[in-house]
Amino acid sequence: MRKKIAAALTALALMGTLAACGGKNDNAAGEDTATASKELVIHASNWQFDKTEYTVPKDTPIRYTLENEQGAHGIEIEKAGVKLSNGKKSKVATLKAGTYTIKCNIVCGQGHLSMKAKLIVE
Ligand SMILES: [Cu+2]
Repeated sequence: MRKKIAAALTALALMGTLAACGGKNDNAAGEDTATASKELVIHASNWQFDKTEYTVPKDTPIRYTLENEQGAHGIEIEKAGVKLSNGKKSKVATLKAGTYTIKCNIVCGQGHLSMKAKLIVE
């Protein structure tokens, strides 16, 4: 009996942890379920993103998705409210025109600080 209660408490604590990591629209896989008209998949490896520059249309809901090809990396798009790490896989955001900085937000090793790319919204 005691074991069951302990297991139930552990499960509850785990669910709480998972919920705290994701956004309100996230499914179990950490994907934002909000509707987007386009998707930008950013591939990360040690220690770079697959492109140095990404371009997306302005004022358009875009799904930003992180694919870790190698190592464990995250993404933060500065001033855009997009943070992907710790089980959060995608986020839908609508951005105004401008140039944003994409950077890794997990301390991932020797090349961490050079994991940066540009996001051009136009
Ligand atoms: Cu990093």
